[in-house]
Amino acid sequence: MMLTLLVVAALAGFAAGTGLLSSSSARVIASDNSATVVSTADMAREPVASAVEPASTDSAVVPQTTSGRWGVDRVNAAEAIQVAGTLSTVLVAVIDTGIDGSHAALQGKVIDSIDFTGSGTTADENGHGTHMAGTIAAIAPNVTFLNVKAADERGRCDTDTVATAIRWAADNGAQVINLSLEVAASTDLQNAISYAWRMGAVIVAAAGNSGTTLAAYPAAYTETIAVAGTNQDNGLAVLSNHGDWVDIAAPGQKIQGEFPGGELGYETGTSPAAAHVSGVAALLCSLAEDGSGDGLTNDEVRLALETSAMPLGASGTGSGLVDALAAVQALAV
Ligand SMILES: [Ca+2]
Repeated sequence: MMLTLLVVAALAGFAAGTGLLSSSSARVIASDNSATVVSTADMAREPVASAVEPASTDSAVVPQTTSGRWGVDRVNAAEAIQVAGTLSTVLVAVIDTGIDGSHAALQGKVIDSIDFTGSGTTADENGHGTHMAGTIAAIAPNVTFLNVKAADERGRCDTDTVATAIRWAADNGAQVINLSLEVAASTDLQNAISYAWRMGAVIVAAAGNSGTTLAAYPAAYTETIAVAGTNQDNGLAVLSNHGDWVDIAAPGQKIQGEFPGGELGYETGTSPAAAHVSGVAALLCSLAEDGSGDGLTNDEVRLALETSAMPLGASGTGSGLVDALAAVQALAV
């Protein structure tokens, strides 16, 4: 089945279909420190979003942080790295629209690429996947990437392709698998998630942007860490799904990250929220030791993530806001 891009369109009160779980709401030119917003670029690139998202959302105030990335600051990434010391390389699979590995922030980090969409290219023709990789790398400088293209230029993806991509990622040594997407559930997809977990991967997925408590997949499978999105006030991000099936939360509103062509821009949704958790997971993977005796460390990483998170007032956000520093400290105990 072919599913369509799911966009955040809070002001319009409308969400459309499933697929990738964020919307580009504004872009800035990387070399421009004054952060000139050019909203028309995304309007052209993501027609579904442009149809329902008023241009006024593009002019939302961007929080002032030293890096421009309020989410990276919020999860205490820099403090975690300082405490962690030397970090070994961790391989992260980004199952998405592709990754532009030529972006200055990602150069040398994409070590293998594959296209499962039939597009004939592993290039990121949408921008979503590059943005996810950018956030992960901004949190975890120790990452390398598997560019696993499973969604097309419009962000559409289907269950069978995603299941195939998950198995490929696991077989190719992914220690973290980022799934900033939602597709229809299937036994095959569930089996692929279970397989990746048994292979030792930490599996992180967006909780979905329907603004409901209905379970989204693959996020809601047992072995997957389901991530809700938060805003700058630590409340629920616009249209973030939530519920007792959600495991953790992370910044997911007005998130700055990389886009193809050397650009930076913003995404909102549970997609960038998942990317934050994948970044923190990648830090932990370089530090974790197998305390449970199963020969793997994905169980220790997940436990540290979820037990160290900061509980939130917003209901249905699982253990709460991911905290890289607290998680690193939890691993060390
Ligand atoms: Ca273990």
